[in-house]
Amino acid sequence: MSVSIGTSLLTVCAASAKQKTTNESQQKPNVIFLIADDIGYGDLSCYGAKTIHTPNVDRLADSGVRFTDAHAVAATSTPSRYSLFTGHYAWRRNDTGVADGDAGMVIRPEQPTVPDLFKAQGYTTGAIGKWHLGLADRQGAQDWNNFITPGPADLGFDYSYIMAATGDRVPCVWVENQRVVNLDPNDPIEVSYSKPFEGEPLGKTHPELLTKLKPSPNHGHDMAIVNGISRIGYMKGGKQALWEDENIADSITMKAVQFIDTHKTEPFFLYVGTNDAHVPRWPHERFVGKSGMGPRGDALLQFDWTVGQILDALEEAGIADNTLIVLSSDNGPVVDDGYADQAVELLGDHTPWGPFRGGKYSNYEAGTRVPLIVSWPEKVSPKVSPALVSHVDLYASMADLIRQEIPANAAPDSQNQLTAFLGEDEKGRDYVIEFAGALSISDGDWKYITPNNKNAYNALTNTELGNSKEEQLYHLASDPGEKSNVAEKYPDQVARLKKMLEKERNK
Ligand code: NG6
Ligand code: CA
Repeated sequence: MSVSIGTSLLTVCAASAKQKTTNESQQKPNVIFLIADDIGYGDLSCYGAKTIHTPNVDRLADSGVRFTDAHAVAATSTPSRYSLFTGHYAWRRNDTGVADGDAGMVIRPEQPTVPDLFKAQGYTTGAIGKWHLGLADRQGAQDWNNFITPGPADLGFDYSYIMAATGDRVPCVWVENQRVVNLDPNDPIEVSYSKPFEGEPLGKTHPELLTKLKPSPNHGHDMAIVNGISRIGYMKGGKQALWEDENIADSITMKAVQFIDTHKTEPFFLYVGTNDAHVPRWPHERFVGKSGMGPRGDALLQFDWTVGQILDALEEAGIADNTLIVLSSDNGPVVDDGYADQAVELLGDHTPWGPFRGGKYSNYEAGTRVPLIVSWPEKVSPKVSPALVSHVDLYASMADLIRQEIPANAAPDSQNQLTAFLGEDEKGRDYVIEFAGALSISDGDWKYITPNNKNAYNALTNTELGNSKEEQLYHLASDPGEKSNVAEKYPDQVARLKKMLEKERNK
């Protein structure tokens, strides 16, 4: 009798244990896109940086797949993020360049987006941090003192807490669920990208008010002064709502941690765009002086801290194992991007671009070859993957991950590369298209850059832009630094890559 009771109890226990495992493995993973700003391939210690230590990013890399040939779609933020969210090449449009702080929303509400996919599967979705994809219908159409619409909610985000553009562009305020946070109605905000407001001091005319950072000569960050730093664009009012630059990373991190905690019992998709290491770099005093490289290095440490806080929050919520994290950067690195923050002087031996040539704004590899780590402890085994992957494929790959059908005509440039993102397939795409001043195409071994008449060099940022009137071909497999143009020597490779690129262009 007792044996029989024991057996049936055992059976019940075994059955419920099995049930539990099935439920757990069937539960949809949470997904976080953690997108850094202007952090280069060589800026993280897991990618070989020696003088900067990023233990939290390394912790993520140790638990996931670290890619060595991953690409952003473009070498600046707006087109890069546009493609990441839509699976549509930004270069197919002529209006996806670096957006002003009062730009209209670049992704149109009717366009299918990554968060739309997640929402259709019952996920709760959130966007926190750097946006830079415009708001409202057209330039200047935002009512900063009321509900700003259309906005992230029209692109599939249930919750949003964003900076409209960049740290160096007005308005310097947080916008939560499409309303400016902490706005005093008696001090309304006005924004203009065409003319200054009478009586408002500018960096250009009142350098004595620049108590934190001064602009580098000739870049143009010498307009509205907010918190002792002059910016691009003009703004008036909203004093109580202005962010403090040293608190930007804390605000983004705190909101992300809160979002994770609030939604830990339901599947969620969270986009976190950090402001680090974009200019103006003015990290919290906890990080000041810690890298020995000035504000740019300190901002890298602050980024690493944000990553650590997010990983800890997932652990504490008990959902780390079933959360898939994609960590990447929107474009390559830049050292002097407009402020006299000693980034050039204090760089030392550090190489933000890793072994590659160029940087942000460049057609050369460092423009779009970015760090990319995919971690999902429950399903993904740690490894380093040489697969050729692109942000543009996240749309179709996430659709497959959560078994969501892709609507007709959605994400036309996105391929399902889920097996590559999960580290199972080490090949990935046949080729990636890179977009800076011109279009380039790389199959991993060879790269072709289209000829053009643009400047070869950006003297302000000290960047080799990779523009040339000549056709350029590089054998990345033996010459990752793109030192020798072998177009004349290998006309067949030029013809092959050109044909592939033309086919894509004409789609
Ligand atoms: C450039 C700014 C640069 C940065 C960039 C956008 C000048 C001379 N430089 O136009 O400082 O703001 O735009 O960077 O204006 S991004 O990473 O958001 O694309
Ligand atoms: Ca950027």
